[in-house]
Amino acid sequence: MAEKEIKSIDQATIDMIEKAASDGCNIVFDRAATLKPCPIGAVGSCCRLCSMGPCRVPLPKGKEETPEEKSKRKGVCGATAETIAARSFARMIAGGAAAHSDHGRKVAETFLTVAKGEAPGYEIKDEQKLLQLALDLGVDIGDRSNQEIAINIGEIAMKEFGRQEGELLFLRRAPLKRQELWRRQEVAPRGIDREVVEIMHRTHMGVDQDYRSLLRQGVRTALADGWGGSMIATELQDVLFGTPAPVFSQINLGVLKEDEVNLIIHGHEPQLAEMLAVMAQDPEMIEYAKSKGAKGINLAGMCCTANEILMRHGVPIAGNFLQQELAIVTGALEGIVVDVQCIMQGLADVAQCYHTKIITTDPRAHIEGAIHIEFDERNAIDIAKKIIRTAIDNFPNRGKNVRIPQQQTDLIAGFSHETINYLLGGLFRASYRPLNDNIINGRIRGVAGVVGCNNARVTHDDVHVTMVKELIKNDVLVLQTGCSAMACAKVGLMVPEAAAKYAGEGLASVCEAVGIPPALHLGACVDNSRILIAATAMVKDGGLGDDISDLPMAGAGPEWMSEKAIAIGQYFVGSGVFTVFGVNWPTTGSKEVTDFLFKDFEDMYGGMWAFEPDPIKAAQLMIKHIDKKRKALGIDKARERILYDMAMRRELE
Ligand code: BF8
Ligand code: SF4
Repeated sequence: MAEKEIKSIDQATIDMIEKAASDGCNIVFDRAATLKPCPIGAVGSCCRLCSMGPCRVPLPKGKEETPEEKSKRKGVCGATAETIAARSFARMIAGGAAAHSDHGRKVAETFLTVAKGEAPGYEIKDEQKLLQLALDLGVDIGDRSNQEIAINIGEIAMKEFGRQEGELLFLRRAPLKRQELWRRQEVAPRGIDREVVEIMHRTHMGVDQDYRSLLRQGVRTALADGWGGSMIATELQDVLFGTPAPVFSQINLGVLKEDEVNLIIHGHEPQLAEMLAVMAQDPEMIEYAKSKGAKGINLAGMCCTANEILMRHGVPIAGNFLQQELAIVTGALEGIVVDVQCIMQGLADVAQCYHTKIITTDPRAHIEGAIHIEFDERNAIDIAKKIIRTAIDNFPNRGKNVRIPQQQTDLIAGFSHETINYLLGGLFRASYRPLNDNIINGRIRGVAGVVGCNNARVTHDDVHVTMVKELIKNDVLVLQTGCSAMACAKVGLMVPEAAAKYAGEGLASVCEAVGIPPALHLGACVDNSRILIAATAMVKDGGLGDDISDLPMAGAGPEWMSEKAIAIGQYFVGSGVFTVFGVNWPTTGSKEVTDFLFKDFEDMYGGMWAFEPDPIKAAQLMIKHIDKKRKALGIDKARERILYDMAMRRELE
């Protein structure tokens, strides 16, 4: 990987990197510069699964390997480079699926507690979605109360994690053809936990030692994430906290306020954040803040918890993954509350340079040097107040060394599947028809899901933004989640006006007619399940084939870093989506494994992986794939912008 010269394209980030340097404070960008990635581990050529190793089996540098050399390139136990790369890839999927799904499980637990009336302060917010979910899960509605229905749904959801046989219930939501393919390939997941455990078993020393078989279990486990754990998280969160609808807000470090108590909520799960969003507006809390000399309480988000409370409350976002330490560097942050995932331990060190208090809240995630105030949904109001009070009490400790960047950008978020359906079709005939029609007539070339993390090994935000600009310029409608959505929001791609400015003529005309941005914010990383649902809705609406793999659609994780990103990419691929990742590719240590994922998967799943760190080239790969699908559908001619009348269109279908 080429050494990157520019750390970020975001001015607020650059300013805070400079401030950290002048404050003598070590941050992620410094650590990335001094700590080089291990070239053997980076390509999946290191195995440390037993104490006869770690065994390193790197490809010889700069020359073709002879078959004899290759036959010697093995671990102590005889494991081949293929087995080693595939095991490590499968374990990444297991880690990612476990993280998303354990989030889903926690939400299901909270959901049940709320349904039983044991979590004061919470209530079921979206009754319509509750009933829809009941229908989907075969829960009897009759004249039962919402509470009874919700208890039933919560119990069914909990059982999906420990299911021992059969198939996950949400698989039924997929196009029929896809379900059949999953059964044929033997990748229809049973229980979520079971699939994750099975990867851990198979990848233990001396078990599954055929890369094809290992990668099949990888697909199965990833599907258990996308159509299981993540989907359960998204669906139950929507019922509990409300299904997102378009909401206006701001993003970047400029949302922090000079004269208020600044409190950031960082991590992934929305339960506590929801309560903090409410309690930060509590008059008693605001009075208390004033008693300490602040004008008020300013709550902002970071990473995916930010996406959750942005989508439902319009709470502004302070930044994405690589900005977490920088929020502290402003010197204006009284507290950063964290739950689970993507929380850098470096926060604790950076906080030493300033007055910020790190508050951990989840029994599964402790950080040395942090204050731990454990969250419990049964007592959420009091805990939220205690956390806010802790931040307020810290306000008088704010020093003089404060510099808040000016940058903050407007954005519109809240594009759930339901919202897209409604915006396109209206309340009474909500549907994806106008989207499909505009794809068929060529105004929209196709759809891309651009998602995932920031990565300190590439220029912060640059890869996301460059790719998305290239896609929308070429009339590809972009669906976004996670830190990728934040990167694009910061440069102004998530307001309707961006369509005229950046999108191709066809896409712009559709965006303007509907009043949407060319890049739509669908939420947090678990909400990638919304992209699966949106893709399925497109298939079901007709005219674009009968499986997700028929759609002119592609996915990308241009700045990925976490195991969760690999799990997401793998369930996109397993659902039939061509998916390209940037940064580096974790199996290049084995050509066979890489070819299997990049080529053979297409025949098996209709979707395959690709690796391309250059965002323009990666976007071109996606467009090429979209055009290939358009051609297969017989709608490639339409791109020449012929105005089709109904007769011609019928003929087309
Ligand atoms: O779950 S995009 S850096 S915050 S892992 Fe983490 Fe990656 Fe951000 Fe959201 Ni998703
Ligand atoms: Fe080495 Fe095999 Fe042990 Fe892995 S499992 S560390 S390859 S001996």
